Amino acid sequence: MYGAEIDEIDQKAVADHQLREFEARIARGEKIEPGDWMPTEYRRQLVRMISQHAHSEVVGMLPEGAWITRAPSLRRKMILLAKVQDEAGHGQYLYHAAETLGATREEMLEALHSGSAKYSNIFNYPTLNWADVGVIGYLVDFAAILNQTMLARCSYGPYARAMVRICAEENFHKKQGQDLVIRMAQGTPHQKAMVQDSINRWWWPTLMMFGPPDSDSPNSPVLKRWGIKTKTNDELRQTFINEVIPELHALELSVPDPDLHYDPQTENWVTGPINWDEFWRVIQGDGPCNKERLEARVNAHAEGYWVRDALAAYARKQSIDHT
Ligand code: BYC
Repeated sequence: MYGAEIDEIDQKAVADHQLREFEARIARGEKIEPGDWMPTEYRRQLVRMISQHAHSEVVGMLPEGAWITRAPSLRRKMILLAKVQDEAGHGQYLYHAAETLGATREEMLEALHSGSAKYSNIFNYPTLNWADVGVIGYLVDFAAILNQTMLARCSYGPYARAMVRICAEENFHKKQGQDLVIRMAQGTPHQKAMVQDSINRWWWPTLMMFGPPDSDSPNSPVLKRWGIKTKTNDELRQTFINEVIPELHALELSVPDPDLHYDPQTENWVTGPINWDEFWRVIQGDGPCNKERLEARVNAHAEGYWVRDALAAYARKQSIDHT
């Protein structure tokens, strides 16, 4: 055997050993930290997922933010302001978590602004009435909590830790949304009709938030293998449906699904078919509000230039003063 061949065999043995060690750590429930060895694909998957998650938080400020000036009372305005501000914070934690993997803020934002990055399908739908604020808080934040509670146990330390804090805040978001929905459902006939109309519009896009069916989810196998996802898209979606349907029925509210039924054998609420064509269209940029959402983010970034510039100048001054 020649030297080059021996080198190649040695390198493969080292790589196999590293991979075995890495997977053994995950199997023991240890967290993988930024400086640790990790497979290139593990890093790539995390950057993809965490950056998309960060973009979703930041774009997610827009549909609800549109109602801050139109909130029906000062109390509701304060609650909504705090919620939208929380989402900005979630975006910050998540961009930081992605940075620990070597992604830069500039390249992540460039991917968002150029339309090449994805963000949650749900934020490409319009908020048409005040009840939408309640329904987003209740249904959308609840869907997010189920997914994020799973991610709080994921194998990558910085992502898992960001999720713990985010989930705590999302629980408040869900409660304020549920409170609003309950009040409107028990309010005047007009208020009840508003909230029902809102559920009719948000129900299917919320079910799509969990991602495509398991049979059509290319990333799930590797994410499960390495402890990033511990539940599949369909499992989480079913948990959501089973929890939410009885709560909505208790409020005499319904979902827009003539095929919905309870299966006593599996103890699941079973929905009719989800329009996956719509989902793929929306996440590829052709939803009702994709263009508007991206324009808003691009403009905000451009208009915020002077703030970034001032902060950078301040940081430079501080470092000079301390030398
Ligand atoms: N929307 O192989 P799959 C919030 C893409 S914000 C758009 O199953 P994966 C809130 C997917 O990226 C919370 N795209 O993917 C904020 C993939 O495309 P690429 C947002 C989606 O990663 C403000 C392709 O479809 N939560 O709560 O295994 C106000 C195939 O899918 C979606 C997160 O971001 C979607 N819904 O599973 C209020 C959680 N689903 O990348 C509330 C973190 C799938 O291969 N993310 N795609 O080109 C995740 O947990 C996972 O990425 C997903 C998808 C479950 C979403």
